Amino acid sequence: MDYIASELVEELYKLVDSSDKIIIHRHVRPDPDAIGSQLGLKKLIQNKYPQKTVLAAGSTTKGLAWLGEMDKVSEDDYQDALVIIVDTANQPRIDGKHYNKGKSLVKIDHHPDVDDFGDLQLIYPQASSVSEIITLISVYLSDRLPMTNAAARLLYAGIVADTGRFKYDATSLYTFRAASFLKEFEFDAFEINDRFELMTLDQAKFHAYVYQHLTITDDQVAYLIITRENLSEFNISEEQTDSVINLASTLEGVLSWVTFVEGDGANTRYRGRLRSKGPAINEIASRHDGGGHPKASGANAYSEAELVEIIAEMGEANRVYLQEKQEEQA
Ligand SMILES: [Mn+2]
Repeated sequence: MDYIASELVEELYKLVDSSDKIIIHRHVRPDPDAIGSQLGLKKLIQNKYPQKTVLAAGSTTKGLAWLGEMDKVSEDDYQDALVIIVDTANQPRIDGKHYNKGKSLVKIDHHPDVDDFGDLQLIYPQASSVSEIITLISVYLSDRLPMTNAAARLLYAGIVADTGRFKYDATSLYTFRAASFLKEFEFDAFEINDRFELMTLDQAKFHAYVYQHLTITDDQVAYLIITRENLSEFNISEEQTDSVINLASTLEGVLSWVTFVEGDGANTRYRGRLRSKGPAINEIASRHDGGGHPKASGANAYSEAELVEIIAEMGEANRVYLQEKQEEQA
């Protein structure tokens, strides 16, 4: 048996079964797991209940439109609607405004539980992705919410992306079980992987720039600051910088890494993406207007001084981590 708590899934099933209208939200700046779990769940419900109205809320992201498009959702749609939020730990990160105007609110997530919202909460921090959770829910509910080819494609994409192709720490036996279950359905897994790898020549040149300009501190933190000027020079969007955040992960002598992207507003702001293969970094992120997973978080620096602070705090976390590891071995 997997980690899906059956009472919670039964409650979710009852809510879905008894609602004529269901609106699904996910986080802003969506990644493939956000879109995959949102649209995957939508397809599953639509397949089982063709008469129900199922809407995906939020703005369409150009780079991920190949996975699927969002629906037009207005405030009136929320009347008597069941609202489900996927892959979003805290309410400010929800894409779409009226999510709390439905008859009930459900949260399905794999981030650490930092913001207590929703009448029903299915939170599994041990899951690699919400796409994995939705897959296991379908497995558990069986004929009550059966898998389809279209949903399998979306959920597979979410799992592949959130695990870095089954590579990250959160990849568990349940991840492989979910993926193997999805592979029984008809969709082009090669196409999905290929899409994730594909980049423009400008992006490839930008990768080269990243390697040439990142700094590794004595405390094993790799960092890089990407300016607005860099973005226009390499003709890349802020969204496309996602492809460089893990470049430092394979470098020797790097335990944690952070990429800052300069904001385009009038005030100084750098959006930082923090990653680690050593100490947890989500507490550092939450001290700097962010949060996330222990090994992958987002934060904001509102001055160059704060940016330096974040790098220093990551260095300190690395020192403590290495010290503790040494004592364990002694
Ligand atoms: Mn996710």
